[in-house]
Amino acid sequence: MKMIRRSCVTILLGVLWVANLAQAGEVKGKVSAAGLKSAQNIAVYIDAIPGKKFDHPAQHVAVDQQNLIFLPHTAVILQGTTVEFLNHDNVAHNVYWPSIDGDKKLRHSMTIVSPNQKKSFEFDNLGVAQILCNLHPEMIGYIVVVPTPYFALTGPDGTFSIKDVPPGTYTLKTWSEDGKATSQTITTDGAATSVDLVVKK
Ligand SMILES: [Cu+2]
Repeated sequence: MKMIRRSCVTILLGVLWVANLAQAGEVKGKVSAAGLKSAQNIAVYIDAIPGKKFDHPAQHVAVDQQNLIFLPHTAVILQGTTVEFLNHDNVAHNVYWPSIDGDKKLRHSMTIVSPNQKKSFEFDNLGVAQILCNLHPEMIGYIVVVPTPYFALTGPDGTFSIKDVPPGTYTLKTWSEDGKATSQTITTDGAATSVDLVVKK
C-alpha cells in the first residue's frame, strides 16, 4: 500500500513537472532594421510586470576587454545583476559610464582595470549604460538593464528567442544602439509565440 501511494505521488509529481514545462513558453521572432547598419545586437525584453519582482541573480555576467574591444559589445542583464569587468589586454583600461538612461547622478568610473584584474559592479538602476574607456576613446559598449529575466539579444540575422515566459499579456520592448526604442503588447499562451518587430532609425 505504501509502495503504491509512493508511486502515485511520483506519477503526480511527474505530471505536474511536465505541465509546468508545457506552461513555460517561448517568445521568438525577428527584428527587421529599417535604415540601421544591422539588425544584430538589439535588445528585446519584456517590460516590468505589475506585482512581480525578481531576485537579484546569483550568476554574474562578464564583460571582457580584448584588443581594445568590449566583449560582448552589448550585454542585456536583469536589474540587480553584478557585472564583472575583465581585461585580457596587456594594457590598462579605465571603464566608466557617464550616465544611465541620461541620469548623470548614476555615472560611475572604476579605477584602472589592470590586466587580469577584475572589477565588479551591481547594476541596480534600470536603463542603458554606455560604457567607455578613458584611455581608449574608440572603445564603446552598452549594458542594458531590464526589469525582467525575459530578454534576448538579436543574432546577426535579427532573430531572437526569449525562453521560459509564463503565459500572459506583456509589453515587449526593444532597445538598439542606433535605432528608436519600440514597445508593443504581446500575449503568449505558453506555447511558442512568434513576433516580428521593426526597429527604425
Ligand atoms: Cu581602454
